[in-house]
Amino acid sequence: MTEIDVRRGVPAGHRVASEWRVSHYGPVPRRTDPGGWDLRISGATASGHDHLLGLAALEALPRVRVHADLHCVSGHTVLDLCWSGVPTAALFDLIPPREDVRYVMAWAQFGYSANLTRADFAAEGSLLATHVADRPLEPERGGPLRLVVPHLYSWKGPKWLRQIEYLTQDRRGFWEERGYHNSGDPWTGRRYSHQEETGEGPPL
Ligand SMILES: Nc1nc2c(c(=O)[nH]1)N[C@H]1C(S)=C(S)[C@@H](COP(=O)(O)O)O[C@H]1N2
Ligand SMILES: [Mo]
Repeated sequence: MTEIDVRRGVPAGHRVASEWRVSHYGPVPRRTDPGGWDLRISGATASGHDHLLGLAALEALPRVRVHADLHCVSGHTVLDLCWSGVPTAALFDLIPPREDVRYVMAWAQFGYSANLTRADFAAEGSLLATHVADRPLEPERGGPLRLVVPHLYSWKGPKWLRQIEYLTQDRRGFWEERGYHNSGDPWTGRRYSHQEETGEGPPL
């Protein structure tokens, strides 16, 4: 399996968490029947239609193990997590976006969402994670599937991922609509939408 290390340390103003607490908004979906679960790839696909991937189809894709830190916008960083799963670039290979796709919306069960640029989504280190520390993700960690984009704030990685929507124009996701910076970059020190420059996000 490909192994990559994208750890970059602690962003300015962050404290290192002594333990990895569970945090998210809303309820944890019940453990899913693997047969009834799928990931929908929708929007501006090259084929012009939606694709559904079951867990077995996902398991057949190339895999990667990613060593990364997790940065929460509330100011804590969890060091040294080891995720494994499918590199997002492999999803693009399997189900290509149209050439004019510039963004994706990652949707979770229950409507949580996060928008990403195409480049951030497909960056080295970004993955559709099924495991952490070589164990299947527990439901409260986002199992069976969680998007992880380690170079951005962790809100950009929905737990309980169910849909990837290919977009030609940017739209704000759940937190991006509620006052958080559209880019979600922990390395700039900018957290809020009022700190966006013109053009960094769609109008609020
Ligand atoms: N579906 C969903 N995914 C989510 C969230 C959420 O509220 N709903 N919160 C995000 C935020 S803000 C953080 S910091 C991480 C927390 O993940 P952890 O509980 O594994 O530390 O999950 C992210 N993914
Ligand atoms: Mo967070």
